[in-house]
Amino acid sequence: MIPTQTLTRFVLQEEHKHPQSTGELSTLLTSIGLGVKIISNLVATAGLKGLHGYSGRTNVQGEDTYKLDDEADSVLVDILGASGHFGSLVSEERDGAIEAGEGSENAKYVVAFDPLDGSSNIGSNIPVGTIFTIFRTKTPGKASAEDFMQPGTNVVAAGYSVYGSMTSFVYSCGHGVHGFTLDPSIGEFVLTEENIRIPEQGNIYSANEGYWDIWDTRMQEFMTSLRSKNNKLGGAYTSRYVGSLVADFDRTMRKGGIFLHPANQKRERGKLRLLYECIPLAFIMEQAGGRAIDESMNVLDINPEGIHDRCPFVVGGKREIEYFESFFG
Ligand code: P6P
Repeated sequence: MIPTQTLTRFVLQEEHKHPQSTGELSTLLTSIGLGVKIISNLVATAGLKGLHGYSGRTNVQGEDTYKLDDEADSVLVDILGASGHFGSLVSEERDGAIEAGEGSENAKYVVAFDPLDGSSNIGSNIPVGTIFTIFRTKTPGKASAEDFMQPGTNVVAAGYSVYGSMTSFVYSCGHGVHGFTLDPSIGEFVLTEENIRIPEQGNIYSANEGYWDIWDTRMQEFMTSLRSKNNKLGGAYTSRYVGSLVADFDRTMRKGGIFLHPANQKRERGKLRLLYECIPLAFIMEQAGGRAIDESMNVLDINPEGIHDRCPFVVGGKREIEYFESFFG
């Protein structure tokens, strides 16, 4: 069967059709798609190549990095570098922004990414993924970390991949959320869902309840209510928590419900990173008809102050987010 629509053809058809389009965004998106295909293969064969385990390096977050974190980071930096269409890159694995080489002084876009989210789960064959955000540069000329200091309302495109039972690629350029599945027989991402929408209300909550004792009491009250058959959502929710953001987010968007990684007494600004985890997933979720807040304001309205800022993250269907806000109002 000849695939009706591949990522490359879809992006060119959807994003390159605008009169002022130069093709740079399309090239960036398809370059990220190529990087994801390569990372997918790395993840699938890591166990055979001895790529599981720690790299011996700690990242700017002070966390031990895995060999695959570094491999995935290098793939994206090399491929985006070769695209010639980015002004600067921010990676979870790198302390500072990576400036583009010669000839990219007038690039229109900057890209932030988490090259391999959830990598601590790799050895247990739990889904992991890549998350990215694309902004326009704020001013013409050589881009820098300053070009990332923009609210998520300025996002041009964002997306994520999940390396699981299949490799999926989900992205949006502000015209709906579209899902692709990697067909290994042809090495192409094939369009499998157009305009993905989150159910208005679901029945799944997703949070690490190991933090219960150090959560805000309002968070404890909300979670207690979610587990009660007498709550205002029509009954008790069930719990699902993978511990891999892309997997928990993807399930929440497709099945409905709410994912929460809020602040706690040890992490007042939460654990997840604003620029390359919360902003791209908040953009996707709003495009899918849901919402994403940091407990009090829309994630997309937050102005980053640093490229590795963290952010409390509560994301899901409108009904669940409104109910959450009734505890934090
Ligand atoms: P916790 C993985 O390390 C990660 O960054 C996300 O993928 C995941 O959602 C979160 O941390 C899990 O955090 O605190 O539940 O271990």
